[in-house]
Amino acid sequence: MRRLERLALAIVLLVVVGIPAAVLSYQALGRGGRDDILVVIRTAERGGFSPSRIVVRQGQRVRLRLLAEDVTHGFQLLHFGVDAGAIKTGTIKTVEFTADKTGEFPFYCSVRCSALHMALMGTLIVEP
Ligand SMILES: [Cu+2]
Repeated sequence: MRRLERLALAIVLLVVVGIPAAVLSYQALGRGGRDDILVVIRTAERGGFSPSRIVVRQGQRVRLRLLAEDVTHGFQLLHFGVDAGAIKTGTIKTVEFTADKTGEFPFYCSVRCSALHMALMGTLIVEP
């Protein structure tokens, strides 16, 4: 009886832990995996987004590490529901999304950071 219980427990653990772990590792391996991309944000006067063109593949899980280098900035990529809010000077915020559609999509700063705030933008390119 105790042996049976232990066997049942092992099966339950295998299902509860094993299946999510298998799914997660499959997702990480599949379709190019996940990319960590560091995006440095400066005012448009100081060069703007770096890189200002980000190229990924459709289906890719993308993680952007957003560093507001000089002043407080924001980051919006609204086609993918991404809005980092305010990123304080010298700090990093991380956002994640799945590039589930192809095309070119603008991203913007969402915090009034300088006289050229409106010019602070970049492009996400999702290739098939
Ligand atoms: Cu701005």
